[in-house]
Amino acid sequence: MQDHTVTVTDEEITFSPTFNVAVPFIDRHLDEGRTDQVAIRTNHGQEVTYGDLAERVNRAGNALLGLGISPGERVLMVVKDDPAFFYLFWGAIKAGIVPVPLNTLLRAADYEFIIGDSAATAVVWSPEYDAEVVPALDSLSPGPKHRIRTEGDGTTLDALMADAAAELSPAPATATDDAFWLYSSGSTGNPKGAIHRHRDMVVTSQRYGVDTLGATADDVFFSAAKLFFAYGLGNAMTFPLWVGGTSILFDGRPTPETMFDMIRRFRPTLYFGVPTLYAAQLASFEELKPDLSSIRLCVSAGEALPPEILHRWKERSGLDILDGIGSTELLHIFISNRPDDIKPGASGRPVPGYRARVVDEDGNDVERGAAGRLLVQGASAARAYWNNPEKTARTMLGDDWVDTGDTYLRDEDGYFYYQGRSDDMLKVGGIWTSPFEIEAKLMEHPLVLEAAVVGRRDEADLVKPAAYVVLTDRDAAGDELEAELRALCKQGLAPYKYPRWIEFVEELPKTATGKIQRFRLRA
Ligand code: 3UK
Repeated sequence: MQDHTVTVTDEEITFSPTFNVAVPFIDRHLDEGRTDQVAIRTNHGQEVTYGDLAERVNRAGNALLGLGISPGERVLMVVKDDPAFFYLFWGAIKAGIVPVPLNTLLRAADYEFIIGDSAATAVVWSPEYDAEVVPALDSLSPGPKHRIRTEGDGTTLDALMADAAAELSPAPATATDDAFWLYSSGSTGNPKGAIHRHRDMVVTSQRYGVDTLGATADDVFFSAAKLFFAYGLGNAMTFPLWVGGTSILFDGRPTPETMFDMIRRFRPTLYFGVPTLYAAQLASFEELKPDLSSIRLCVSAGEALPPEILHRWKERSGLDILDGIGSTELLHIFISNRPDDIKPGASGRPVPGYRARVVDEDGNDVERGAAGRLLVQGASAARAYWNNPEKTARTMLGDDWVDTGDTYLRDEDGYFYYQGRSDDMLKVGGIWTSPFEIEAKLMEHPLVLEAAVVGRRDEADLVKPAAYVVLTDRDAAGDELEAELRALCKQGLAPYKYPRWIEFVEELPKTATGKIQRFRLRA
């Protein structure tokens, strides 16, 4: 087998013994005649061809090597959605250096922790994030050896690349060598660095991007989720580069206005969002009258997609939303609906190449229809968490099996239904109850935009569901609506599940990636 190549069959993906993943994702396109084709377009009107991309990746890799950074060392990236993200990420991998993209919305204390935890040799950041990154760097002594802005003041990636050679041979890696890390922040505790290998992006791009979404070189990918998030990294970088398509990058804040505007200007064929954003886009649909005619399919992940959002979106836009569950540890989506098989309220069935089990506390498979912990196996699973043997042992179970920490139910037909994070589940009257099921019921009411349910203790010190509700029309709040919502839940759910308290709020607490922080509502 030729070096740096992949063979794909329905059963398995095999890699040449020498395999650096930058070659099939970046250099391959030059041999396949895509040199002058556009790989990236930005909201600032910038266009990068596959030829430009390959050259700039080489320059970025050489820039890092030129600083004396050695293979295996970490380069932290606090970089906005911009072509420079691609150059740095792939340049590092091609040079055998480990890029670690970080959430750009973190605070100085978080960066300080991660810089220390990763023992990074260099930090590269977009000047937009000076206010949080510079104090983090200053508070560490000795701190990382190299501080580099992508552009602007001081040492910059731009300037280093301009002085670097345009040719670079790929570091001689194998498919199971470490390639990059992603930090996962659970709802509690410090973030953990999930170590991903050269093979992992091939597996997600082929099994989800191609086999599930049907992505081809004709697709134009636009992701509201940013590149630093494993979801966005796949949507807007690895999938388009795997098939030779085009990625649209937006370096601002995703809002209904900015997303609809980008879609109108750049006419993507695939659009990737999170449930909260779809809900917000629906709330302003009438007012903004978006043109979505270029899109063939919308995708949702990050949180379960309430069926009501799916129905309302289809009604307004005529488009389907494909819900699927992914994680930082598995790198991308591993259980998904399929374009020709969408079950509202379900996450779908395992993506080709992945296996899933639902187990009880002792690790035994539960019966069909019963809830349990979701375990997943796939060849894109992270090898380990950096510097954290206890969490690794609890999560990475061996043979590429991962404990997702989610509670799921599998029905008779093999479809998987999300019940909540295992630590968000509430016991009501001794019975495990999914907050998500109650939230979905509340959202059936036309005035409900979003809902979050947590457990709260009543006068008798028993845990009962409490609901926080965001309305489409805030003036509708009141006793009357509260009674209607309670009636809706009593009618449609097991009797003990109706929310005993309903609070109308302006918004729900969410993470940077759009997940409701139920632990904050509990506090
Ligand atoms: C939850 C979902 C129900 C679930 C991600 C797509 O979200 C991603 O990764 P994270 O590491 O979080 C993982 C956790 O998020 N979740 C994600 N998607 C769904 N729950 N339905 C869904 N559709 O608790 C999971 O364990 O931030 C999503 C692709 C790559 C990703 N990393």
